[in-house]
Amino acid sequence: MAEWTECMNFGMAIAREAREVILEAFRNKKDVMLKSSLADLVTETDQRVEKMLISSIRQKYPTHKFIGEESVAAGEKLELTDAPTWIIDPIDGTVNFVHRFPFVAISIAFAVNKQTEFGIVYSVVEDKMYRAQRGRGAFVNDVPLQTTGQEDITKCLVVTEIGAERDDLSLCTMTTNIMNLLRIPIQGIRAVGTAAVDMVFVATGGADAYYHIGMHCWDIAASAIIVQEAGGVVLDLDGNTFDMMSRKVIAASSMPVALRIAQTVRAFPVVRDDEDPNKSTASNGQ
Ligand code: LIP
Repeated sequence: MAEWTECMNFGMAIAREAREVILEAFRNKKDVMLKSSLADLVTETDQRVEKMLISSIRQKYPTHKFIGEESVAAGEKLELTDAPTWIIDPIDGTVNFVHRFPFVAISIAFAVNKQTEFGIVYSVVEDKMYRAQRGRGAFVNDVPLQTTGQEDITKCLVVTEIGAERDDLSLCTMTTNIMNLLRIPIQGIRAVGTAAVDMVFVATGGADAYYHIGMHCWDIAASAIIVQEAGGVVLDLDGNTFDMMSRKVIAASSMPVALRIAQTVRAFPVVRDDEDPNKSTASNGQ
């Protein structure tokens, strides 16, 4: 819809403005606060950038809703309704940001009737603007993106993440997954430290697949549509339909590769993004 194109262009413009704030802070020492674990970090810049983005969007589109990583961390309810909703991660890769490891991204997805209409992933240090609008292809800095189309798992370079979990079950599951994929064998495994950028590597053809357990909807909602529009496949970790709230995902250059990863990897228990963590028991995935 042309209306959503205008929203997407606006999203890219405000992401470019936010880049200056992130880059300035990137070069300097930061005050770091903890969230769910000793490896789940937040800085004043994450909070500031999210506020900047949301207040700019709210001014232009006062009826739109938001799901923002730092707003949810501050206690706001995470709810995806049918209303036009912006799903925002102001700095994806906060651990990278704190350490000055040069992969940090602003991730912005936009959903209407719970369907993603566009996604923007701005890798700010590299100055690479990835974007895709439903049915209109995927691009990086206006250059079209295409996945490799690779169907043979033994020829694949696979990206994943070791997230913020540090309990034995999660660590054991993540390392066993890596071991089982390497045993197939795949050609290599990589982790960049930002789910959004990891996943767009599949769209660029730089990687053939990506899987992750434990990330949140704001980390991958934008990248998912970018991968799909570049010709890739996005599934839940068990091989079923992609569900951005499940905190489990596979993105791949082809269905055979996605399904082979689904057969090989297992999930550790996670609480869905749309569930109240105080009421639910974490799902075991598969
Ligand atoms: C982080 C991701 C990282 C992943 C973590 C976390 P943040 O997001 O992008 O790659 O492993 O689970 O979700 O906290 O930097 O926005």
